[in-house]
Amino acid sequence: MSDASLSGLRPGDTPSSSPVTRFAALRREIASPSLSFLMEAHDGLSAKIVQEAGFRGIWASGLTTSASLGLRDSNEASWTQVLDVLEYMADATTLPILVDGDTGHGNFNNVRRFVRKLCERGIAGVCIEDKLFPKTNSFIGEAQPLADVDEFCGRIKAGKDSQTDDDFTLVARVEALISGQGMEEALRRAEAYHRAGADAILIHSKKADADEIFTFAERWAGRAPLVIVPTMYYATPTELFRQAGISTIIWANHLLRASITAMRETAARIHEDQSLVRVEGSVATVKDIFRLVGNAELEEAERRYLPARPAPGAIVLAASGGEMGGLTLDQPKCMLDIRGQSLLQRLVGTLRESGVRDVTVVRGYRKETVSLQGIRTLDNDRHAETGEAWSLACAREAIRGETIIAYGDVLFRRYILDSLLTSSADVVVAVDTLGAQPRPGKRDLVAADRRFSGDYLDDRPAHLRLMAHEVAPGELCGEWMGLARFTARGAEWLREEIAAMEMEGLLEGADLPALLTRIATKHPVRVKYFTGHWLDVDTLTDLAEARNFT
Ligand code: SPV
Ligand code: MG
Repeated sequence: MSDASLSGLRPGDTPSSSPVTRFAALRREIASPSLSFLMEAHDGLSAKIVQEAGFRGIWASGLTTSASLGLRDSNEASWTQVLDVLEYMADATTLPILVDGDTGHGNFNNVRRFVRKLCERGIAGVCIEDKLFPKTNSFIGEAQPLADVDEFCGRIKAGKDSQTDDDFTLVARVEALISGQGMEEALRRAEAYHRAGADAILIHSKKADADEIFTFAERWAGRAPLVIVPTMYYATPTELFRQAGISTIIWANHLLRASITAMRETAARIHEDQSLVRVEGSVATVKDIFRLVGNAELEEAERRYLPARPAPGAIVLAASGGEMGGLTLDQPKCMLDIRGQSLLQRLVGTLRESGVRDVTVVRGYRKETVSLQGIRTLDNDRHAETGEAWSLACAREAIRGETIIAYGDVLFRRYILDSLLTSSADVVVAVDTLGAQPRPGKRDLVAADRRFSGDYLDDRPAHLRLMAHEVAPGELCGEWMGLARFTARGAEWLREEIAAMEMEGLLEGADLPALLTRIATKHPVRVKYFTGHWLDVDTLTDLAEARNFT
């Protein structure tokens, strides 16, 4: 049975009239005197988009459902395959769905079974058309044969007798105008279908103007709700349909048509360019996909149902000032604004999305400006004369259990962090293969025992040999992104190495590459290769790029 849903409520509805089922919601839309709209969808995702746009009901189009499967609108998809698509759509939304039931997939007996199954899956209504199985789309050819009126009335009665929810809606579609049989035949058929028990009449037309729709509506005189599909007479102002007393307009195929245009353009561009650069800004983000399909809910459920594993912590090194002129006069780099959020806020946001909750930020330069809700701060008050290793040592107590270490001026796509978090290595550093081509500035360059093979599926591990600002060209494998992950064991090695460097008097002046290189001489430090999808902010150009980094 359907979910109870509030989706059919109008703003004026009283709470006592809720909750309504999807069946009742569709019935209300179609039976209400005001004009309603159903928007086409053909799968779970498009159904979600219909709901997101604010529509109150869905038209599960036969044309677009079959086309999205690569099939013709000629009953090539079996009715059970249609039912499966409908189930995805119903699961994806709370909206009521009116399904295009074509001819009912056979005679009265097929309609009975179809309607029972629709009710079981919470599909609020069906529209059946007075043609013969297998059907042909109304916009193909002329004078398609129509069903015998009495036989079609039998299909309608069988459908209504089989509904298992009183509010299920059966719409009878009159094809007489489409097949050139004239207005009188259309009215005769509509009247017969109404008497047979149809809840509404869909009067279809393929003319470019709506004259015959208006004539029909006038002569029909509101005997039952009228539904129309203005695909061909699209230029007619909607207000005229309202004035003509039309109950429901179906926008029948426009999401599929829009997606065909978008997919075609995108495919052509990628094919031509052999690159994604030109399309990246014009396609939905991967994040948007995650949002649409409800990944946030899954994460919450995982917290509720999966055995808790200690969440990783993170230490963000943000003690140095950065040399970006006036921009870093009063604040460190990590507080620079990147489209309404500080760099730090964005970095912490990415950490949180990957389940890293406990974030410690080591402040130094203009420390009073470094604040963010939910983070812990520790201070390196000697930031002017010490290096990164010293800053990290200030957060020594936070190097416990699984730990992420990140520079405070980097942004990276979440998958990079996720990939480190799922690594089996005790210490793993994210290395950009592009760093193998020298860029200006002070970079954390990497030499490893194996170069990136060019194949991301090649999971043979590479290990750090040396990380430094200078690496012999023949040895250079990439650039460290300023992001590393340590397991509890790796964190122990890190603490031990900090202590050893302190004993040797080397800690104050050391940077993280020196620290990591020392660990690598004693323990395996895995190198995980990536290509792009991150940036650090050292220059105004970097800052501009960061503002485009979503
Ligand atoms: C559909 O959307 O599949 C319809 C409407 O039946 S039409 O294509 O106009 O016939
Ligand atoms: Mg159809």
